[in-house]
Amino acid sequence: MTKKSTILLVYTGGTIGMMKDYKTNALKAFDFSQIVEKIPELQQLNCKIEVISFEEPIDSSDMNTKYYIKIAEIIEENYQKFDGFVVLTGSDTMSYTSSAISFLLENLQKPVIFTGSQLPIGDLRTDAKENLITSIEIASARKNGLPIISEVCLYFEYKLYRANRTTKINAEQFEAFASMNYPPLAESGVHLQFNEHLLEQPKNVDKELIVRKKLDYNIVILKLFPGITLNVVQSIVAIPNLKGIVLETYGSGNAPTEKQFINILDAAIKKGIRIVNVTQCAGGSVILGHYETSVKLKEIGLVDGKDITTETAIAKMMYLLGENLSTEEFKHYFELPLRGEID
Ligand code: ASN
Repeated sequence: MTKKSTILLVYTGGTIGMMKDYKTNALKAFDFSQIVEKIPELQQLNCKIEVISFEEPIDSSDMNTKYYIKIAEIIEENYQKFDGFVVLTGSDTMSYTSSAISFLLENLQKPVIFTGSQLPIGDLRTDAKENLITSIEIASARKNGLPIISEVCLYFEYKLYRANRTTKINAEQFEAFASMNYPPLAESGVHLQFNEHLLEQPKNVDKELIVRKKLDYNIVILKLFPGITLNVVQSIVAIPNLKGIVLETYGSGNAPTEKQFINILDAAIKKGIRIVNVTQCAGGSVILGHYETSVKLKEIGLVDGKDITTETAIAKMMYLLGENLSTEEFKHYFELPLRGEID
């Protein structure tokens, strides 16, 4: 008989573990530590499940870098004891959180699967059970004695994605996430089908897990729109202690060519603010210099975000700023795929 996998469920909050407060009619978090008893189906899985729950579960709108580190530390402390990890968070900011965790965990050799649901687990039509059960199955899946997955993923509505490729696209449908620039790593139908050629291969197998805990969150997202004033752009770059800007440009990385606009960005970069160019399109990539409208951005030294999502650009920026890199090093590492987040 094969040895039972051991899986750690980390419950942080979100709709999956919420119940209706019948006085206010609003959804609020409940004690999740009893989950294994409450869902008898979990006992049919060939694995041993333990639960660690946030003392005060949160709606994912309250997620922040302090909680990112808490999740990473829970995984670090339990890394040797468990074969895989399933992290339950609210779906609203799950792409941000799971992306950040993918950078915090270096040399990861085990599966870390984020999931949640659109309806609470106690609801009759809930999507929570399928999401949870399949995530646990994925976290315990092995081939030739090794975990099939050794990266941070997000599972939702029959699809497993690389976490740092995802975006929440729907607040209503069960299919709440999309990964526009990278295909699903697995699909759950009659069989659980892994697309093995798309998986991150474990690197540095002889090295131990390193957990990066220094994140710099003095950053901002600046989304361009036709008519944005110089005053707005100037005010953003003048924010005290600002270290980085994720600049959401048009199409393949294009922005106004107005001289004063470029001068404001140029001065900010010279002051040491790191500016990353990401596209505000859901899919596709920045190609700096492809159009005349991005030539100047390239010249003044914007970092090329390539096909990164905004959520992941934020996570990667927090992580790399925390590493105290020079301007050149920051640009170099940002433009390099570190966890399969860009092509
Ligand atoms: N508001 C919830 C959260 O993100 C939404 C959900 O989990 N579906 O915590």
